[in-house]
Amino acid sequence: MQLIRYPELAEWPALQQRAAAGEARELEERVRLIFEDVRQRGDEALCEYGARFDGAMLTDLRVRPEELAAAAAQVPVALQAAIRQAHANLVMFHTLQRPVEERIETMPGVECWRRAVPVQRVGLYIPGGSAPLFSTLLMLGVPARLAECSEIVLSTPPAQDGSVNPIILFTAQLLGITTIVKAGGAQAIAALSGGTESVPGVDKIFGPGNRYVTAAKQLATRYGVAIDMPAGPSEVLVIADSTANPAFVAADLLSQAEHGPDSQVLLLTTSDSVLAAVTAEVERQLATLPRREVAALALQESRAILLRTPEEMLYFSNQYAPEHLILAVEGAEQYSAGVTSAGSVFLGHLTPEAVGDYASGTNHTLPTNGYARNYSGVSLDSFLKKITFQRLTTEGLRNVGPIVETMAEAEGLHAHARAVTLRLESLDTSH
Ligand code: HSO
Ligand code: ZN
Repeated sequence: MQLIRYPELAEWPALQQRAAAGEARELEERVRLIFEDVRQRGDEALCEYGARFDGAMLTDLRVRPEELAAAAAQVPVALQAAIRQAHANLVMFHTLQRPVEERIETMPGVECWRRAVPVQRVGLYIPGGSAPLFSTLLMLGVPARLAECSEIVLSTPPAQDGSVNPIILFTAQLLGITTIVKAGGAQAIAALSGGTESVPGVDKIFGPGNRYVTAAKQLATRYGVAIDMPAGPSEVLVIADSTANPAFVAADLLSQAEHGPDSQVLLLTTSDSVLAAVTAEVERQLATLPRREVAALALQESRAILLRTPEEMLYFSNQYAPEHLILAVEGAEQYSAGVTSAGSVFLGHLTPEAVGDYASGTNHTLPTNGYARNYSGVSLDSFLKKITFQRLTTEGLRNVGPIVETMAEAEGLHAHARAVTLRLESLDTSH
């Protein structure tokens, strides 16, 4: 980690900088070619890319019901129980997010209401790779089911033998997701965006992925498909005062660092001794991690920063807008009132980010790369659209009609005015 003591205000923007993504052009062009190929040639192209990128020779791009049924037997019972409990907690927290349909009469006889309707067809993308994140499937599947989306398509890359990770399949089964496609990368996103012979096209695509997946999701938006949010490498910012436990803080920093070499990890503290103890702890714990090489790369770009006051730390954090914010401070609840930009906040010394990543009930699909300034994490809302409705009675038309006539005339839109006038006149002649 880089140690920075009492930086000048002018140095802050550089310290809040995320690593640049680098050579985007070439990558975008490669993704575009794959994307368009899949949209044109469908399954045939998907199978070819599956062979090329995943090394899997697929005869069937969909998981068969027997494969799905056989998955649970390959998942240890303790893990099954853990996943069930995490699922239950997520269901509880996300059920609370159900919007209530409210009606109001804005004027007598003018009734307006708004109804939440599910996004009909959604695609959930779960990457494979070094750590297949079945937890992310839970995070996306739970709100998708609660929203009652009519079609939920899961896409995940196959292993070389053409199989899909059994824990992912078990989780899908628990969620009641049966449409499962064996495809990864940009080609999977292309298939979801337009549909192929065996992949249903969807209206919105969710889920994390590498730069190819991210670029493909961006392309999908050009075809009228929505995406959950702009993605970037995962991040954590820890604010620690002198009461913080250095071992806990180090473990939290490392849990983000082990996600990937491009993970962003920041520590802010007002205590020089905490700063020293945490950085020593990080080195010590790092040595024992199976993913220490990944974490070590992430730590190279990570910073531990000594600031003067709690207010300064909060100000820095709000400017950075971290995906995850851990408040390892005394009086965390009161302190948290000052948080204006963060994806998800973890309060006190006993609340590691890891609980939110897996099982507390909150969603772990969160805005990265500073988007916490203007985006929320995934929630039930992400799977709902709101449609507004209105209805006028005679009285309502008499009340609001003349107002609309006046405004429409002033905008020079006479057909608008007439749409009201004709109706008002019809009232006069019929009564
Ligand atoms: N911290 C990750 C989520 C995750 N952690 C999945 C473990 N598994 C991004 O928010
Ligand atoms: Zn994590």
